[in-house]
Amino acid sequence: MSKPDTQAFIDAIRQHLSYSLGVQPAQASLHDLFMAVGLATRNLMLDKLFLTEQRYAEQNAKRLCYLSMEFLVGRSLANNLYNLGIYDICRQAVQTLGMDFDELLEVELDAALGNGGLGRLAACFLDSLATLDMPGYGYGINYEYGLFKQDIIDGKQVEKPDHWLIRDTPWLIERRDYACFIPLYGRVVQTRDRAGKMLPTWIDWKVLVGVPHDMPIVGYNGNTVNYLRLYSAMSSDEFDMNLFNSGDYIKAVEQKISSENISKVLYPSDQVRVGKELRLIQEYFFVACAVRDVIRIHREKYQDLNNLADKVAFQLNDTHPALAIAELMRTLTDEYDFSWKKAWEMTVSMCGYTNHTLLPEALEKWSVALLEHVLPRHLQIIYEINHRFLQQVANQYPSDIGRLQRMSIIEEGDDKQVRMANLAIIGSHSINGVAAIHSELVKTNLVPDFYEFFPERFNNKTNGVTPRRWLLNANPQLASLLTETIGEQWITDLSQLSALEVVSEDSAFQDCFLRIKRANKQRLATLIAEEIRVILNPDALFDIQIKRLHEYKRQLLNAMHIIHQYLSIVEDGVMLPHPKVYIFAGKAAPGYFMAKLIINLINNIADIVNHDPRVKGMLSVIFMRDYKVSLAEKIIPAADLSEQISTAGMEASGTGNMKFSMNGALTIGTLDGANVEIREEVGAENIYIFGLTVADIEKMQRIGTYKSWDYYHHNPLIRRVMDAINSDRFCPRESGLFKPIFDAIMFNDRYYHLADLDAYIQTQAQVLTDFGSKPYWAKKAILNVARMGKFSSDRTIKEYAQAVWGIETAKK
Ligand code: 26V
Repeated sequence: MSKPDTQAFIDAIRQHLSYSLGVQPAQASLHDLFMAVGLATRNLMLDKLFLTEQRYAEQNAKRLCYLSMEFLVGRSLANNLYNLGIYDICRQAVQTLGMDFDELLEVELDAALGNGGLGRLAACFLDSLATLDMPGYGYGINYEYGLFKQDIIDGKQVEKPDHWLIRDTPWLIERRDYACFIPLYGRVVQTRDRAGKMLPTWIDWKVLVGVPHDMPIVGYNGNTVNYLRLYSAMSSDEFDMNLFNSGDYIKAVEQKISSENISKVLYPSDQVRVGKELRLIQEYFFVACAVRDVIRIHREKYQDLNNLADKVAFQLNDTHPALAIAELMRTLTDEYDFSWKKAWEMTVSMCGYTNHTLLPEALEKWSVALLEHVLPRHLQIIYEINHRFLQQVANQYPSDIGRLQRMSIIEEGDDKQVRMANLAIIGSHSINGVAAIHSELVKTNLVPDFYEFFPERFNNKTNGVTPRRWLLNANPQLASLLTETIGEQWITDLSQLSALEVVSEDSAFQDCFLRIKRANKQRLATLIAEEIRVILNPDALFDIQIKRLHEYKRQLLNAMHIIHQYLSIVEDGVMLPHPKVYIFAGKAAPGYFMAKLIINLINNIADIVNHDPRVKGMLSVIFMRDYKVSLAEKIIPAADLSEQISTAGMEASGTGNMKFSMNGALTIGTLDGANVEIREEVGAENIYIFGLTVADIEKMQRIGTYKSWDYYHHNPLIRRVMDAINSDRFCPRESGLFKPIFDAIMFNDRYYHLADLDAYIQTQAQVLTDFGSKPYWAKKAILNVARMGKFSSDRTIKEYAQAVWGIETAKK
């Protein structure tokens, strides 16, 4: 079926209501209708998927497998409709059926199969791969529970489960025909083959079954449809039969349940290690499924595996899938009889590793004892990889014990650990960071020994975001203005936005641009009025920080500035030149005490500020609950100012920063992550950069000069803010509530809050002054949009494809 007309689409919806869902159209609920529309849309995608597969097969295309524990897809309906080019047709069809299309879109639950940046990046990459007509597939876990839902009760975060699969989704297609067996536990014995060669044999394992569920991914223009293959863990009836037969029925059922727990829930903490057996099994489970899937597909086409490395590339999204390296080695040597040397050559040439964080608490390590228990054969293989590698190092650096210790995959000690980053680096031909500054820090600070040893492996791939979801879809009015002004090429070639440069000072264009921004702010204000019962002035400056709650992201710095501003109005009689609205949203990991306390602080500040008649109409503070992709799509187009204020050197890249700029917000930020490159692109005059640099911080660390108390004693404004936090001013009903925040800042601030606070306050003041001159501000905002070309994930994917994966566009 090619592009349907409205009537054909109406017919398809009716058919699905009646015969796929079994409901009479007159009785259909909104969710029924959503399902029917989704299924009608899916059919169009499946036709294209079959054609895409055929095309790849004819061209013997090399394929990329993007291995990721997380894919933060969000909603799919509107996105799929846009990419298929049938958004308006569908809207009409739905309205003809007497339903409100916007309401229908709101029925879809977000697929929240990720925590934050790393998972959302994976979703943007899949969109770009399909749009570029490249054979690239996602492999991950079909979590039954996505990232928890966040409620706010008495200012505090409360988590609720996100049982998203409880409702039907049109986007996942179960493929029992491609299910595979995954062994776990057991032990390794040495046997001999007929020729007398020693064969390590893994025996007495238990087995999981991995059942793939495919989510079709359609590229813009609908030419290519790839898929995201997500695995559910099931128990194996065959295996359980032994237990059933031996009469232990309850034990057999118990084992079934524990198998099915493997894909039950997404771990909700990012940036901290968990070290739990369940997490380790999750990591192994999905890469083992992916390796089997790739080998099955390859053998169907080419019979043997000799050219596997010419036809498949694996990208490891952080170290979470690093066991793929050991699994590939095990499969090639133990199961397909390749020599170690040949298998290793193939493995290294197939794998690439992306690092997404420098924070030491996020670097994965697994206890040797746990690995030995769960994956005894893989542990042996890791030891063998390590042994051979350290021999090479020792050859090059004789008797440099320190270097050997640092580079070893095994960290010695009472509880020996396997360092997953070392495994990933040794087993990959490419190692990249996600922004220029971050990639440099990977080389110089994180793993300098490895950089010295394998300089050619290290490279940078600055992140990007898909303009389809984050501009076309999220901000349709701005998208239309862009298309009217410069044509629609920007949708697939974002560098075309530079054609806007010439209208950045054109007053008619500025008016249109500002009118759209105001409409977006009005829409967000309406949503906030409904949800939080706070009325906002759409002409105020909307200053927005939305992202995971983490100390290094410094939502607290933002809160300190708000307290300062509030106190300067109510105590010093200062008047702001323009009214200001602060908007926050973000989840804290459930076990992260300080992050949750910061949420509590922001909510309490909001409560007090929003009820204080002295700042009425001048200052408002909003914390929106349950941040997720679909909420980001509503907030970002309404921003005037984007907060990207992490401690320099700590935010690997950031991608929210790109989404905001693309939608005409200016950035206030530190020289961290991709902010550095955003400044290069938009020009220093169109971004508000403040604060310590990485070099400043390194210096302060070396000589130990950051002393919070100095700032406290020498700057009365800072002291006033800190004292307010320490007092009960923002917690009148819970005395002492925020004392731990005061103590963390004053006694052990790893994030340099007070060292940057004064510069931040000054820069915020400059922002407010500049906002007063509409043409001046509009020009800057338009130039931000015009100069965002680099930050399309299409650019990022082309770089990976060319330099790391060796895959190509496979057009008709
Ligand atoms: C680590 C862990 C540790 C075990 C528990 C679960 C879990 C989940 C995620 C992570 C790694 C998080 C790293 C991360 O999200 N990094 C972000 O990656 C973005 C995309 O490259 C980047 O823009 C952000 O700056 C970076 O913080």
